[in-house]
Amino acid sequence: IACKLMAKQKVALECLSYHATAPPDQTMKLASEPVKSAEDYKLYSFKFIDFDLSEEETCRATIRMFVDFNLVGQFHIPYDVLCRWILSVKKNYRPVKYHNWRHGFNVAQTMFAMMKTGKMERFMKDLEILGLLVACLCHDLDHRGTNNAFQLKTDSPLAILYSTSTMEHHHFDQCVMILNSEGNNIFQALSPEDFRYVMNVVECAILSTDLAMYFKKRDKFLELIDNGEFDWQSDEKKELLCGMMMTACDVSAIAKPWEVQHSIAKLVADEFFDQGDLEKLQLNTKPIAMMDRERKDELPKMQVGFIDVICMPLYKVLSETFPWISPLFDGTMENRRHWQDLAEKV
Ligand code: 5BB
Ligand code: ZN
Repeated sequence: IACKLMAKQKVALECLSYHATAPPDQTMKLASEPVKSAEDYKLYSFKFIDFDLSEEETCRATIRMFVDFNLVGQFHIPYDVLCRWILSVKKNYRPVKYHNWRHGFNVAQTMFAMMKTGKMERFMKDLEILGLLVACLCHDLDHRGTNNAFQLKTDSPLAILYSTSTMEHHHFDQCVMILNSEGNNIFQALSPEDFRYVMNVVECAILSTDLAMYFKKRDKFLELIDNGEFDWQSDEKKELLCGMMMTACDVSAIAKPWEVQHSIAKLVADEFFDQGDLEKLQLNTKPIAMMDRERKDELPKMQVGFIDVICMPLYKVLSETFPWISPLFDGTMENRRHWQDLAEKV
């Protein structure tokens, strides 16, 4: 317990120096400018790309998602609080190569497209939609570009605090911290019951973005499908479905048009290589293939593995159950061809 307390203080100290909520002028500016339509931002498309959007436009597109789910009206979210909260969330992502604000934003957009274009909205309560959208935007908050294994190996205070799903617990903590900051509580008008319900959705959804959780959930999910289960209303099943949806959104870069997938894979690889360099330097150990710069030729082969083991089975079972999300499956298979071609050239 003493160690955990000390770890907690260390994490809190680190966060104090880093965390800040959005400044008033930036919030006012965002709140006073018009927001384009979801069509204008191409938010309905599974081929959505953020590359051409400015930082500010990513915030406005985020506002559009809240408005078009009717969350602002339904849950009486004050407009300035929503703007401040979005800016604060953006601010609490670090400028790492892949796990930055743009990733959180893209994951939220895929959730929007799955709900609308994928017609999954009908299986969800509005509180669940609110929770999932918040979870997507917050699910990698304060990511340092290093994974759970790295936290353990380096005895980071975070790993002492949380021995499993280390980073995911931290992302959720950061999410709560922002909501608790002055003028940032988008849940302020909710009844105590609704507040507890939505916070539980957010927590489960963020924790389910740990890859280790995904494998457990996928087996249970497959079991339900095999038993011909199509009623998703019980708490346990809903939680399972939400978890699968979070992973589907989290890895959805794999389903983007080839040029986009290719450049995002480079960002992912660069972040992994940076961790590999840190391991060589700080731990004096040889990194695994995925993080070893000297083995970057193996990237296409690894992407094929990633698709076969994680992405393809996920999108297959989801699109068999929810056919309107099949563009995610088709895009993934298309990219598999490209990566396979490249793998054979080496
Ligand atoms: C992933 C799990 N890891 C413990 C061992 C390696 N694998 S992997 O073989 O599936 C793999 C995945 C290997 C290399 C990879 O990227 C090289 C650039 C990837 C990979 N991971 N490729 C991607 O395009 C993306 Br996006 C990712 C992101 C994975 C982040 C974790 C996702 C958790 C979802 C439950
Ligand atoms: Zn993520």
